[in-house]
Amino acid sequence: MRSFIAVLLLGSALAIPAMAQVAKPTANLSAPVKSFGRVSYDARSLMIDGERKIIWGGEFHPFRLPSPDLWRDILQKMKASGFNTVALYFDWGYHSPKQGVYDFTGIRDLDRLLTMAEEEGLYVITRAGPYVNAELSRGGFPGWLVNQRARARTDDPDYLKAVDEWLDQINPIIARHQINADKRRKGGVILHQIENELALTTPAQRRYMDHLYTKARADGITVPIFHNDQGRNGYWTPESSTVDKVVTGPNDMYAFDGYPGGTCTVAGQPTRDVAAPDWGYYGTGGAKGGASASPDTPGFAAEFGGGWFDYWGSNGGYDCNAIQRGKRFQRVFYGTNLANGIGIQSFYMTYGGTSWGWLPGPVVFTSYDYGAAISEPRALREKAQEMKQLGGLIASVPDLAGMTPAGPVEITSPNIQIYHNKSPETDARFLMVTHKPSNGQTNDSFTFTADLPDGRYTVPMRLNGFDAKWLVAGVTLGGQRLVYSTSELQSAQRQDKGDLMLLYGRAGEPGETVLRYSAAPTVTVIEGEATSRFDTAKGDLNLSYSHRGRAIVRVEGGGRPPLTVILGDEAEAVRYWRQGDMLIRGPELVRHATVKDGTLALTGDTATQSPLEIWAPGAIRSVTWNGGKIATRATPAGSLAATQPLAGPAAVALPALTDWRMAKGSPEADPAFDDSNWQAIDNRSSASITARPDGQPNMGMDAYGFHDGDVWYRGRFTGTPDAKALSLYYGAGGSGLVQAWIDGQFIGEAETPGGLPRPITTGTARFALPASAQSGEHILSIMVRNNGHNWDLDSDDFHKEARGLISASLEGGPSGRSFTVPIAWKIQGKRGGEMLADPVRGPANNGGLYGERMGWHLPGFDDKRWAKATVPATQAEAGTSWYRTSFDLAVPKGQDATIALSFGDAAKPRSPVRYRVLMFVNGWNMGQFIAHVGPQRTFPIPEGILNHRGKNRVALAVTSDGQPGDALEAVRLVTLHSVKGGLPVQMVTAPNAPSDLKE
Ligand code: IPT
Repeated sequence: MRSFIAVLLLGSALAIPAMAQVAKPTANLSAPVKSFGRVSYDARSLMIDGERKIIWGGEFHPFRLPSPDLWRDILQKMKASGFNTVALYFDWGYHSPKQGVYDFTGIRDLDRLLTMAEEEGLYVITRAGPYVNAELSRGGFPGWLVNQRARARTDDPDYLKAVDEWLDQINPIIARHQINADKRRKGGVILHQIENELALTTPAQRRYMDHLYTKARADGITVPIFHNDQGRNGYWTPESSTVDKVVTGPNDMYAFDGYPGGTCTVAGQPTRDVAAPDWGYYGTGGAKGGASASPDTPGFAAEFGGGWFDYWGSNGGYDCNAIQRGKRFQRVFYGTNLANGIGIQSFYMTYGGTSWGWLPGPVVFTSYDYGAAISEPRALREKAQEMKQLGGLIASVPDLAGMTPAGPVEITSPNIQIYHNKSPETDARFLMVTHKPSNGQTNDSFTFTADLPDGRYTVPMRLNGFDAKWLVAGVTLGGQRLVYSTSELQSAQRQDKGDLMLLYGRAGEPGETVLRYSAAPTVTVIEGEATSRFDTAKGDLNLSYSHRGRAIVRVEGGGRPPLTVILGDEAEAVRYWRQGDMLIRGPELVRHATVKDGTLALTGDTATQSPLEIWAPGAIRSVTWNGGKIATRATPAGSLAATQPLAGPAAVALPALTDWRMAKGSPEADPAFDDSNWQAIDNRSSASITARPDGQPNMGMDAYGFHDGDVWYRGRFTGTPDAKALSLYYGAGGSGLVQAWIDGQFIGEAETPGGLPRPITTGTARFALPASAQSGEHILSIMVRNNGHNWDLDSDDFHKEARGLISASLEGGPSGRSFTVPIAWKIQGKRGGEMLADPVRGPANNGGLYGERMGWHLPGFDDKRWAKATVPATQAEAGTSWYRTSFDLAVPKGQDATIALSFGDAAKPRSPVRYRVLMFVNGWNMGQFIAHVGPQRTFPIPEGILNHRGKNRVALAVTSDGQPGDALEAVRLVTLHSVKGGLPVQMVTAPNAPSDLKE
């Protein structure tokens, strides 16, 4: 001990004294409380039933997980990982294939989702568009809106009429699920967002915002309403705001989004070149950079980086994104936010999921994993464990809500800063210890000296590398008084008449926890090592220890109820799950802990054989795990330990994919193909922002009712001596494709580039024509793959950029100039166009490939007349070929797994060969693999789409240029996540056979 103090003294003698963060609060701390039913706020925090709350939220998109039973899995994982709130975007286009047509059933049943959130005790933030962005095609606008001339996101009456259709549907669903709808409700909607990142702030936008606000209120939404500002610009701050007005709106609260913290470099390595911004109490400047962009309302980050999306052609950035905005980043950045008074934070994404079918916007590929806390295959990443620790602190210390700056503390190292806040009500303290600047990565030993509620203390600390520590001091926890601790608190719970605390620190670092007593208590070290010292003058019990595995200390007497302190290193502490007044150690996940008639029923997952240890109130007489009885014994540590470990999952046996059958899928290229029922390209008007050359008809696919996926054109012309080449101008999104044939002969393909910084979404292609084109009658066949409509982030109608062909001309002649010959075009896209043939799978499932129009993608399609085929294939014809097979799965009952389809060499982001695949699993379009672009080659298929206990059918639409080797590589099933546990999942029912499709 003496040498430890000597080191500290030496440290302080050498170090230059530094100051803590000094606050420059411009928040209007005397702003009145505003109430909206059970929800209210002042400048310091949100309140539920008058109680201040930190809102600790995570973003989840139901449309990116088309298996409703698994929504609950995500919600339970979030709740167990310490989130108290889920933020939900809704995708207007997902529910509306055609103007006036809406669907809220099956995978679109938002009523069911919101009920689940309530049942799981989560608060909900609804973000219902109309525009959401979210890397969705059209930013969530429906396909049909692309045909509307009215400028979107303005008060144009046509646009408002369209918007009201959606709001008429969605607002009442949200209204029913508000926390205000029932005073006993434990979860439900607490905040509602009416527009997203509307950065154009003209009077037309203001009137639009007014309209959205009034409409939400008229539709029964009673909770506070906000807009999400694209960065902390001060756009759409509440009208009532007293100072720092930049652009005001009708909104009750101001919220913004932020994605600071650097990027993953090209090499896939996280960068730490940005410090956490002070976007609140500790900031400087005016409204734009200032301490509060909205002084009367509480700090609110409606989106804060919980990862980042990935691009076509990258080297695969999700693992890097998971680290970049992962463990440590969360502590440093989310902690800086919290210290700055941003008590409402939601992390985008917390579960990213899958942009299946034609959901993705041009900037992203199928996986929307996002490097989020919960991975696309639904596994908890390491960063989820850190979130559990931070969320556990927030749940254990209600005093953290509504804190204000408490003044500087003295620090012996210039490399360190400490944000020091206090609760005006209880004087409890939050000390956020981080580097100065916060992205510093030095290893530092230092002390800080502060006037804390229980006295002036000099506290020894360490901070090694990029990190932060969230300390609390002077806080009453149940029957105990925590003077301070250099360990972080993960949980404090009342159990019967005693208290239980879980504190943790970095492995090998010393820790010290000081508790206050009126007389010397009895201290028993039950497990591990810790020493104690009692200071009679102050009444301080000082526990000192090293964080290594775990130590358990029991403190009795001293004028307080008995206390059990669990002291762990991080690896130990992340094994604990806080469920109500219970603490459970061991399994991969504890979903629920409910007590009925003396039986504690636990549900959860194990990834391996796991111990189980429970701290629970004494009334528990028996324990079950996932319904099975567990024998336990009482331990000296006051816990119940299972006498046998919980079993882990059995291996999931996956069949090889064999018995393939194949059919050619581009009959449209054949001159003899019958296109008599196709629509003729005519001179119908266009709402597109894309100008087309004079004299060309409107060929854009949207005007003909085809908004997503592939579209075919057939054009007849009379040859001329100048017809040397065909020139096409087309719109195809990111990594889109055009393929062309003349008289059945393939003349080439072209692609739009994906990638950074933005994909190029339209292109021109020039294909040489054979000499035969110089006379006689000819037929052109063109296929365009639309990889998504643009976003409308800048409210410039960019989502109306044309898709499909924009113009076509022939080139040649003496000067090689291009010229227009009359070409009589016809167009065919998705079967039924806006009148969906398959409303269950919905607007994003299908485009207009021949096989899709015929229902070849459906499980019940009879392929027995197709030719047998071998996969990997060595040769493909130009155009699309369909491959089908079936396989049986027998995932053991009571096991949860995520099984994926994987193409080619899993170790490489790109194949050396060129081709692309649309993969249909049991009829569902679960994504697109582009072999030569990448990076994604493994595609998770959620259970419910995949039948884990029965037959499955896969149909692959493989599109190739027909060059040697440009053909389907090996296809296999792989397991990405496997646990014992999980939730029961029903298959999503959908049309089975072509005869089930609507005409
Ligand atoms: C912000 C959007 O609000 C959200 O919808 C999503 O697109 C997210 O970014 C990125 O994944 S846009 C902001 C970063 C300019």
